[in-house]
Amino acid sequence: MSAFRIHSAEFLKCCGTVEQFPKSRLPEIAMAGRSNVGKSSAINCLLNRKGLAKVGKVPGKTQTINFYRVETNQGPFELVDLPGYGFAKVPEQIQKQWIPLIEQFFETRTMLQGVILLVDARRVQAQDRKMLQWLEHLNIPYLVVATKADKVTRGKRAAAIQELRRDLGISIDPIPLSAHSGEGKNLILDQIQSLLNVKTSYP
Ligand SMILES: Nc1nc2c(ncn2[C@@H]2O[C@H](COP(=O)(O)OP(=O)(O)O)[C@@H](O)[C@H]2O)c(=O)[nH]1
Ligand SMILES: [Mg+2]
Repeated sequence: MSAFRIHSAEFLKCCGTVEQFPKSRLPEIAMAGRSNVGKSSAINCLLNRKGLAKVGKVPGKTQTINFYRVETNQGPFELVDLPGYGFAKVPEQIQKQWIPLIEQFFETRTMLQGVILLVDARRVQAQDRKMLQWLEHLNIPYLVVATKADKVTRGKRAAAIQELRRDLGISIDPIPLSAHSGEGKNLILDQIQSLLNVKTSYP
């Protein structure tokens, strides 16, 4: 059992521009990853809330950042759902909004304690490596989570994790998560707790 316990969670705000961002009052953890990688499912799984983040939603007319407020046994924090990247069906105009919006997020969130980078347990793509390099360049603490772990059979699990690690060029094993079975959930919550406790002053 994880010592870090989620009490409740609520949707705070959906923001399409930097002006709409809420004030940076609480420590924040952001979730990044490709569209369809399982970000919304991971949020619902980690927060024990089935319908809090909309699953399988095709990106709309605008790219938005969703803020959630989470109460825990160790105080409140904000979990932030960043817009997914690499969605082929999104018009170029909207894809172009992605970089400036994320850039502004990283530039202005003084309470950001870390980013959870979600990658598909079965494959890493060039854009995932770019995102990781961006986080490293900005010196933002991060954690890599391998989603849809249930799609990799048990026997192939260790090899898949090693391959992700090699493809991403990271020294720590990504944590496998199945939002469907809950596998990996407590490990990730422990890591979130650590990120929150380090008290990073960023940027
Ligand atoms: N098998 C499996 N499917 C998943 C998992 N997490 C998400 N999915 C599916 O992947 C699709 C995209 O999920 P979603 O959470 O909306 O991804 P997002 O675009 O990154 O927010 C949906 O059809 C989910 O049901 C998982 O852990 N296992
Ligand atoms: Mg989503």
